[in-house]
Amino acid sequence: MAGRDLESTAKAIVAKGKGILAADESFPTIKKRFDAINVESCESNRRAYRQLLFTTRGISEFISGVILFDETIRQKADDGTPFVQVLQRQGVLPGIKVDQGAKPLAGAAGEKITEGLDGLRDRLTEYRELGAHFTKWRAVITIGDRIPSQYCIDANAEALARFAVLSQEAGLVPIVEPEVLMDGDHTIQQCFEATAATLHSVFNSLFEHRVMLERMLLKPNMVLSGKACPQQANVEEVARETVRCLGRVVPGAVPGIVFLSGGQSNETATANLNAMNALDEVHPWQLSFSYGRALQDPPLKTWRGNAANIQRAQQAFHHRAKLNGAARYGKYSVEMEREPVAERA
Ligand code: 5MM
Repeated sequence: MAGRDLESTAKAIVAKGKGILAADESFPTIKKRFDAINVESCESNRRAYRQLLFTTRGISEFISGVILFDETIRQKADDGTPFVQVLQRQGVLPGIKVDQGAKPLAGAAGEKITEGLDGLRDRLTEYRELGAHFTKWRAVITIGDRIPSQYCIDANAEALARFAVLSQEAGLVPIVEPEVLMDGDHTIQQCFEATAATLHSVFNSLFEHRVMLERMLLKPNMVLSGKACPQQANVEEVARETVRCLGRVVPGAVPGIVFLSGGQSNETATANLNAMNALDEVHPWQLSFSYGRALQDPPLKTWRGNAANIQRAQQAFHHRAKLNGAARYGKYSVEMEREPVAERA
C-alpha cells in the first residue's frame, strides 16, 4: 500500500503541465539571493518571501510540489496557518531538502561530497510527521582539469542511494539530484560525458541499494556547454544531447525527470525544456522542471523586500510558472514572454 502511494505521489509530481518550485535555499544561498536585492536575510524576511510564493493564487495549475528548507517547513503564514497547510490547500505537495550541504571531499582536491546521512532516518520520520510527501538530496559534480574523478562520482552516488532508500523506507518519494555544474569552459560533449558517467554510477548504486525506481524522481542538470565555453550549444542541440544522454542511462521505470535550472537564464531554462518536450521522439519518462532561480528571479527582483510589491511579484511568479507549464507540452514560445500578466489578488 505504501509502495502504491509512493508511486502515485511520484506520478502526481510529474503530472502533465506541472513541475516543482525549488524553494529549499539553505541559509548561505538565500543570503546570496537576498544580498542581490539588498534585503537582510533574517527569519522574518525569509518567511515573508516564502509566504509571497506559497500564497500566489492559481499556482497549482502549473506547480505540483514545492521543495522546502528545514526552517521553512516549520514556519507559518501571517494568519497562523503552517506553510505545509497553505500549500496543501492550494493543491500543492510539500517536500523537503534533507541533505546538509556539499563539503570538500577528502583526498580529492576541488571535488565535493554531500553530507547529511547521520541521523537521517530520525529526521525523515519527523519531516513525514510535519507533512512532507517527498525529499531531495543534491550532489555536486565539477568538470575541470582531470575531474570529475570516478572516486568523487561513486562516493556521491553511494550517498544518493543511501538517502533514497531511507526516504522510501520512511514513506517519502526521493528526488535524486546529481548536479554536474555548468561552471567552466568545457564543451557540451564534455558535459555529456560527465553527466552520463555520473548517472551511470548513480543508477548502479540505486540498484545495489534496492531503491524502487518507480517510487523516485531524478533531478539532473541539462547537457549544456560550460558557462565560459566560447562555443555555446543552441537550444536544439541542448535538447537533443540531453535526451540522448538520459536515454543511455536512465531506466524507463523512473516516472519522471525534473531538471534543475543550474544558473541558466529564466528564458533559456524554459526554452530548453520546451525543446525537449517538442522533440519528435518517444521516451519513457515525463520531462519536467524543478527550478529554483529560473522560477524565482522575476518575483524576487519585483518584491525587493517591499510589501507594496507583493501583488506584482506574485504575478511575475505566476507568469513564469505558466510559461514552464507550457514548456511541459512543448507549447512555449518567446512571444509568450511578452504577454500581459494577469491581475491576481
Ligand atoms: C541546483 O539547485 C537546485 C535547483 O535550483 P536551480 O534551478 O536554481 O539550479 C535547488 O533545489 C538547490 O538545491 C537549492 O536552491 C540550493 O540548495 P543549497 O543547499 O545549495 O542552498
